[in-house]
Amino acid sequence: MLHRRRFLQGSSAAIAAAATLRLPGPGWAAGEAVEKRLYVHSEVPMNAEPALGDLVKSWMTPLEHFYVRSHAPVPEVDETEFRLSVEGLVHQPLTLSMDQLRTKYPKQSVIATMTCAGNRRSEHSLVKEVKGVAWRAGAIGNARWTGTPLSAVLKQAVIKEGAKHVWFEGVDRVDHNNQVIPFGASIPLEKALTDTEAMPGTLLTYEMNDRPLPPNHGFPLRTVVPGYIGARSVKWLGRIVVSDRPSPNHYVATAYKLVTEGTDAEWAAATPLYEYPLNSVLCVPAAGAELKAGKVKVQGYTLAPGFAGRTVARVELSSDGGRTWTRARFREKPQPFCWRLWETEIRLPQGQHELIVRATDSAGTTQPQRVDWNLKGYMFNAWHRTPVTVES
Ligand SMILES: Nc1nc2c(c(=O)[nH]1)N[C@H]1C(S)=C(S)[C@@H](COP(=O)(O)O)O[C@H]1N2
Ligand SMILES: [Mo]
Repeated sequence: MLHRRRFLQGSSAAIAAAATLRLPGPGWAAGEAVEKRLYVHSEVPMNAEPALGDLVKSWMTPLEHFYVRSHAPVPEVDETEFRLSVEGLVHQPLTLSMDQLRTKYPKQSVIATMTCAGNRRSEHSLVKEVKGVAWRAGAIGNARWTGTPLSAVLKQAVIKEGAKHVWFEGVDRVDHNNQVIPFGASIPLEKALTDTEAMPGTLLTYEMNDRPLPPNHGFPLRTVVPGYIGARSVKWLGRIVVSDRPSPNHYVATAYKLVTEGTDAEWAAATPLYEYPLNSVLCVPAAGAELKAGKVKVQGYTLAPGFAGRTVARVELSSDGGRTWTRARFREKPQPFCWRLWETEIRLPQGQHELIVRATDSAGTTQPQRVDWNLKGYMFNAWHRTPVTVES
């Protein structure tokens, strides 16, 4: 407990000293820039997340507070020369310019939450050390994504019999084990082709929050796969391959799996992660906050697991170690594959407290008190705990 408290206090201090990043980009007016106010884990490649208090200011996350997770420097792409290739098990391979993507296919928008499988990894490290970016709970954001439905492009390419997976490959260059590889992902063909109200489909996205996709978020084109971990939403997308198997890319074949030892056999046997898990996080007050006794306003976010039709049924708070719980109110109605913000007030007497939050989804599943440790620290969704001090 003491260890946890010290750790969390340290992290809130660091967020207060957050750096300001600039995001000029092609497609933006000359001199225009968006300032990103994030806590920076690393500048190149950029890995940065917002302070939790900023994150719950609005249901739609502005670019300013949208986390960035990259494995390599932002590739420089000339939009006019850029081409997306569609190949593999298709009768009609395609090479598409941004202009063709914008004008020859339907333009569609979806609001969806993006979250990193490594969100909350730093809490995993409290159990046992985990390597990787030490994400707090800010590797999540909700945005409006606009682009070309993947299903429309695949339809034009005419899928061949035996196709089961769709691979995505970025044009970025990641240093991995003394090799340079692109970041890659793949999704089951069924997910790639579904597109209904309850299950918005995968988008080849060129706009984020009604502005051209900024360089850090994948300019000029990225996939957005509602319901799946962020790693399946490939930025700087250059190639789509239709195949009978999942992508052999490192980020599908090895990373983004739940293992404990990391032996070759274990990696090979584990299945790739796709849907993100049920989660909830308390964002206000900040960890380590010093509060006045009496009514305290509490706010946070919750996310239903990324399966079609699943919603969050309730969010509950405890200030007595989980013996008694009170329900929080949702700030808006549920929407498929979108987070929900919640709030409540609780009365706290003078002293040291630990606020605990947990969510239960529409299938009756509640977040676990503890989660099993895994080597890469993915999918952390144990009860979220926030230590605070109440003065007289
Ligand atoms: N090409 C490429 N795509 C990528 C990545 C990357 O490093 N390279 N990171 C992935 C991961 S792990 C996440 S969580 C999301 C983050 O998207 P964002 O930076 O727009 O928030 O992008 C994904 N797509
Ligand atoms: Mo991620």
